[in-house]
Amino acid sequence: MSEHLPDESYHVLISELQTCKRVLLTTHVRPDGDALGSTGAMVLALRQKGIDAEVVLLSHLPTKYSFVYLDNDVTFHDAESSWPAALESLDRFDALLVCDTGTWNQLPGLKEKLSGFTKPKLVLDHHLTQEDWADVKLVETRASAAGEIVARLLELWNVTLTPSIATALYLALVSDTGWFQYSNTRPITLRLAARLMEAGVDTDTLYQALYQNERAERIAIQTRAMQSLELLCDGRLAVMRVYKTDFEQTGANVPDTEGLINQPLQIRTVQVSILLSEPRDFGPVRVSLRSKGQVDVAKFAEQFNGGGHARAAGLKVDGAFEAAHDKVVSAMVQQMSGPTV
Ligand SMILES: [Mn+2]
Repeated sequence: MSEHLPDESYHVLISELQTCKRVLLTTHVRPDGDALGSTGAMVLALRQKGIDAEVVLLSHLPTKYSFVYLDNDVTFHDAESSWPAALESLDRFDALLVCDTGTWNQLPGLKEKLSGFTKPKLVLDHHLTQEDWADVKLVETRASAAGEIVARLLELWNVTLTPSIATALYLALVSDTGWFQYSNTRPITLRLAARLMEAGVDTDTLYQALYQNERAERIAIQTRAMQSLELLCDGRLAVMRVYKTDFEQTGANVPDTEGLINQPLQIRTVQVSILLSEPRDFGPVRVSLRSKGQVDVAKFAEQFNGGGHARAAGLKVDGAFEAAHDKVVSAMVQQMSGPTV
């Protein structure tokens, strides 16, 4: 069985990029290591090919992963608070390349800004949930990370794996595989990791930067969330809550809750973990879902207009926290009590 899409699918995207002088890249809101690693590696690869690239980020650049942009002088624009003046006109760009998502709801505000943009819209992604608006889509749902797809693209485009590109791609892989622990880790993922190490990734420094580099505030809010843990459905469903007051009293920020959703999966009986977060300022209640495989949480999330992967998904619910909690948790309890589980 082939481990990648046919080379032709890659060459379609390569041909599009090759005709460009300057590309605008973006990725999903609240970018993770895969989002920043895959876009960072693409910017460096385009640079190697003599193509300029700029990134528009829909959230602030997270400190933890900022090195991948800052160490490589990646030109990026922060659009979290307001649309950057430098992007008022998009005429200088010959294409838009979206990495690590294929849906507008992960790109809030962007659709409107692109209403007059007539150049090709390109998507490189590994998520199951997709839409139909891109001119070229390179979507491999088997890929552990968008970075895995980028790595294959660079291989077929004869891009030299510099230590910087290798590090960006390694960041992408380890972020989405939990340092090669999750079920999306394939033999090809590990072979790629080996090639990246040979190309000069300092894995020890990267590990410390990612996993031994937390703010105390993060541990404080994670402790509170863990104390809210409830087990339902005979211990098969874990539910945690993070309240606005938890943020206020611990001094933690939203990114400090990243990874927390996985903690209840340590419990033997738990099949599904749900984390509900009350917005710090305003907006919908955010719900993260993880599964050990018995329940397809992407399918579950779709009934609330969310999406993601079978084992990792998310959704948003407008309205008050308790109402949102009851709506989502009772739907999951009902599904997990049904005959199909
Ligand atoms: Mn990803």
